[in-house]
Amino acid sequence: MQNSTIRHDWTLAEIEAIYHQPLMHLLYQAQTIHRSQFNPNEVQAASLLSIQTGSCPEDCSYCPQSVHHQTDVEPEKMMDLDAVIAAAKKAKAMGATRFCMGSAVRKPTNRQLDAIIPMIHAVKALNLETCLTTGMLTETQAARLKVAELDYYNHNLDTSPEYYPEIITTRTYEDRLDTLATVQKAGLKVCCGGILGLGESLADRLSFLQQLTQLNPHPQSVPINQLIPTEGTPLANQEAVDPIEFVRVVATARILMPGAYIRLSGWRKVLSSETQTLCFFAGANSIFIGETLLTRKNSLPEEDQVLFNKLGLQLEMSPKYTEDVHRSIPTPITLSATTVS
Ligand code: DTB
Ligand code: SF4
Repeated sequence: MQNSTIRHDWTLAEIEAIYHQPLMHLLYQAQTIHRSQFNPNEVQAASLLSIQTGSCPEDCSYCPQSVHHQTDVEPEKMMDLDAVIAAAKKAKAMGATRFCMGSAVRKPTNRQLDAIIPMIHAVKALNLETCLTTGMLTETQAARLKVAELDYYNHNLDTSPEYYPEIITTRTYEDRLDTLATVQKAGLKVCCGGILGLGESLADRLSFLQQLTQLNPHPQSVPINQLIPTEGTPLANQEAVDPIEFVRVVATARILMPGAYIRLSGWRKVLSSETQTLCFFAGANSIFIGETLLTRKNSLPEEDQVLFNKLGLQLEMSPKYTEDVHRSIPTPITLSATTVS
């Protein structure tokens, strides 16, 4: 097998060709690349905590925390440090190695960051990786987070640039890319993914994946969410994503971004055990564990345990430190229907 390198110049035609292969070819390719970079029997576990909930001025159509939608979410002010530490200890006891804190704002004030930074210190002191999501950042704020030794900043692109204005009107795709650039420039690792099931087309999904590959370095962490249709939001009645389409997106993401942790994120609980299994084979290697995500329910820990036992999968004990330099990436042999007898 030849070796290839990490690429940031994938064309849509190339991405389409990868996505549309017969599924067995696609899975084989994705798994081949996956095992060149990671232990295929290990899955990273992250845990989420909403440290400040609701009343967000942004109008993201999928989000229960937007002030523009009437949902069951009760706004809550910033959590106390002690409560955050207690949640992080619980997550660690369950096997999480990364603790992700979310605060529902368009952009944080410096006072909000003053409250968040001790949380980062405290979570790191438990020997957990830290991730924060709190909207747009200035360069100074990103630099402060770097000094605080935050590991990851989460900022999702959600969907394609073409479809984005259908989903959010209070900010632009450019705003997102600008914050991602600010975060990367500050030297923080990036967690950046999106949501399937917003009503987007296949072309949008592929264009979204292309956008992720254009980030340089690639995001080290890529959450792939399925929409959680929530009453009171404009997307309350969206249908679930076809499971095989979901698996194809995961496999394509793995092929395009060999070194990234790809996380089955929001609404994993609606994926059957079999679909999750295919996703793991396709290169997904991270999940959220614990009963709640930010405001919605997650898969039950005991169900996750049963599935992991059946599959012989284990939670990853310590993170692989991803850089934009990898072990050599095999270029999978091109399989055509006629070469396989
Ligand atoms: C991401 O891509 N998924 C997470 C995290 N980034 C912040 C959130 C998933 C669930 C959100 C729905 C909720 O629980 O309110
Ligand atoms: Fe929800 Fe975040 Fe959008 Fe605010 S910015 S509405 S918290 S997804």
